[in-house]
Amino acid sequence: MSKEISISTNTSTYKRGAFILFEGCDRTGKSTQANKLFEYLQIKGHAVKFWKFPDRTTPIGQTINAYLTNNQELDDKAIHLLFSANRWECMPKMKNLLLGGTTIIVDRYAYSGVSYSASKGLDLNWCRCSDIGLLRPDVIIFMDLSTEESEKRGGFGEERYEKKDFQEIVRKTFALLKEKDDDDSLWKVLDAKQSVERLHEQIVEISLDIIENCSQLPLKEDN
Ligand code: Z5A
Ligand code: MG
Repeated sequence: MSKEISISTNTSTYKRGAFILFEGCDRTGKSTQANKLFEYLQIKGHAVKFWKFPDRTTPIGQTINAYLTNNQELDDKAIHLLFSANRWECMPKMKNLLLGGTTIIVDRYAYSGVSYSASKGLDLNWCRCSDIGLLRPDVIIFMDLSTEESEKRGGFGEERYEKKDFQEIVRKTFALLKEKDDDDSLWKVLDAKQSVERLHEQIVEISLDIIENCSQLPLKEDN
């Protein structure tokens, strides 16, 4: 479900930025593709900013980092709420950028938040509550990859959630979130096993289309 936020301008020439989100399980190539898209749009002269969640630079983000790197233990519900608070602290800035015409490319967001926490056994609806009212993306580019494939990629296994059995559950929980979404056309599921270049071509096409089509539409909030 989503609610529209009115934009305080009536000019027909007004164009807002697009909120382009990358989601998926570990090592599916989200950051690789988000960075490539960012560079592409910058070179083409678009106003664009890159965001990554968790944002480990803020005080909340530093606690999240300590948790993910196994240097701090926290109750499952407490860490869930910190991930959510980490998004809330960025909302005013993200909203201003979008309304000011800048496209934002976001690497993980509330869908990761709900999927990872619910996969630990927390109630899915409880997990969604703390993210109600956050800005809704204009598109979710979901990088889909089997756990067997993601395991083969560099770095898998260094952080708390990077375990094969857990990742299988997370993948299923993401699929459930897509299924439950009132507007599942928001989700563009890509086969992340393809080459970096082939994926980039598809992502550019999706993104240019979204940038064009959402420019006159109001921003939306999740509810
Ligand atoms: N988390 C949470 O619990 N709650 C929340 O609310 C949020 C997050 C927001 C940290 O995330 C953890 O936080 C994460 C979810 C949880 N769980 N874990 N663990 P993170 O985003 O900081 O994690 P990361 O370190 O960036 O890893 P990643 O996101 O899982 O990886 P990725 O961005 O999807 O993949 P990549 O870095 O682009 O690529 C991985 C490797 O694959 C690299 O060697 C690439 O060169 C290679 N690669 C990329 N694309 C390809 C293709 N197409 N073919 C072959 N190889 C490729
Ligand atoms: Mg990443």
